[in-house]
Amino acid sequence: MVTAGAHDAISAKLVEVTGFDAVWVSSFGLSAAQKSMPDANVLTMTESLEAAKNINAAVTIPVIADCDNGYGNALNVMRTAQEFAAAGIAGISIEDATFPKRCSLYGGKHDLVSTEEMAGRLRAAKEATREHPDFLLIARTEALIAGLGLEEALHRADAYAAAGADALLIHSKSKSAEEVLAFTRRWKGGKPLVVVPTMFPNASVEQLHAAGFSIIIFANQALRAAVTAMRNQLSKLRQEGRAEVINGSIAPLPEIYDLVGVPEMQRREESFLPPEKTPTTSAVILAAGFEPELLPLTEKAPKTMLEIKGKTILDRQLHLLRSVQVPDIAVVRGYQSGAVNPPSVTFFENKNYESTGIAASLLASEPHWKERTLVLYGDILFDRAILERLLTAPEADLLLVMDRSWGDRPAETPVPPGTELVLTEEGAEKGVRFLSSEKPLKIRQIGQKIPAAQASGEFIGLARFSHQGLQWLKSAAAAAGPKADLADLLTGVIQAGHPVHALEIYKGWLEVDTVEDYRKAWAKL
Ligand code: SPV
Ligand code: MG
Repeated sequence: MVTAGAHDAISAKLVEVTGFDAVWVSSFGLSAAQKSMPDANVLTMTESLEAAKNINAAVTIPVIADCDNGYGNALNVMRTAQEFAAAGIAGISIEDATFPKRCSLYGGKHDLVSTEEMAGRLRAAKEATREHPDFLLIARTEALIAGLGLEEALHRADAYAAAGADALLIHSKSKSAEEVLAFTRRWKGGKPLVVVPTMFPNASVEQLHAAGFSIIIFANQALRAAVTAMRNQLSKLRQEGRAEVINGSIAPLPEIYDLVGVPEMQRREESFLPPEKTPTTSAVILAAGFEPELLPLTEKAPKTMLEIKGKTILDRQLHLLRSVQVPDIAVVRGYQSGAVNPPSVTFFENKNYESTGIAASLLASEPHWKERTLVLYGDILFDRAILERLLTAPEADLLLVMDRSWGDRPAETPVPPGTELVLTEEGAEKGVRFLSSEKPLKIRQIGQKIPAAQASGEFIGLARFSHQGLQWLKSAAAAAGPKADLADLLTGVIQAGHPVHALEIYKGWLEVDTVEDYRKAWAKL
């Protein structure tokens, strides 16, 4: 069995995917990676257990945890063994160092507990894990590390095997494998042997296996590889100040996604989450037309680019749409299209804006139509609440926002050109209701032919169309001719027997059709 040390869950995952048989949860690695501290019993048992659990959850191969000296005497060892076994860890290693220990590889003094005391730790560990007969207990002797010699190592290994250890780890920091190989030649204990070839790195797996080692632990190479890679790439990144310089030398993002199980997460989302209920919604802003009424303001740019208090009408619309989570926005350009260039927007062109109506602009945006499409005239300003109501209003294939404050106008006021009046099935109900209806009202007629005094309200230039609704509009467009405006198409749809609805509002919007409107907009915003 060949294992490699891990210091966290992702390094353990890499140990698994590169083909090792088991993960070694290294105390050296955990102390360094999780706390940036020396490997000297500074991590508590529970901290090590927590790390081992995270690692165990991330891999399917067995996990062997380095439990140092078991964090105390035999009684501490009991709890350690019991907790690790209960957590589903495949095995632990307990060494005969005193508590607190220091890493075997550091220079200086290495104190060991007596053989008898260590045997007691092992018997205690076995007793504590009686209910986990497959739990692997590795007894590690530091006799060679402490300079006590081969005979002492053999004597201790024999005693630990007799105390119930399932395997013996013979640790050495000799520069050559000879020290541990000499042990194997003398070992008659019958139990499997474990080795950590850190200080004698030229010893191969084949050689160590052939000499009688059953488990070979490459304990800290993953940590050291990570440190080298992180140091190199970070210093390059710091120097150059641009991520691109290291992009080719670091794991591509999809590799990380795969390692942490994003594909599995997506499968689970599909299996267990309710399907997305809110339909996908896009928005189309119709801003192709040229209106001479606003000259000279519109000499160089269309109306939608008029600035009101430092922000164009278009920017205000984009901001509002994004604030209600409709980021998928298209703008249909025509007149002075070069002047309409906001970022993160899809553009469509109505090059024949001079000879066509608004219907042609809408049709030009067809590739942008979604399950639901909001359609906005490029010259209107409105409250966010209106947009929110439109988005949450009950299903309707063609839903126009209608302002019923129209009915408040003195009867003799002339109807501004281009006003699209709406007559609902309920009629004008002038002055009857003060609260807008939540329920969309069915529209009987739309357009300038409605006598002003009979109109239920005015279409404000904001609508919500379903895919079906847009198909009806498209069919109506074929019959309506190139100059059709939206009211013409909607009239065609109504005549074809399909429903068109109005969502009532009361004020909260304004339109910029004239220089006078423009002045009012400044005053109101
Ligand atoms: C570890 O990986 O924590 C070990 C092996 O105990 S060594 O660091 O070589 O002592
Ligand atoms: Mg260790």
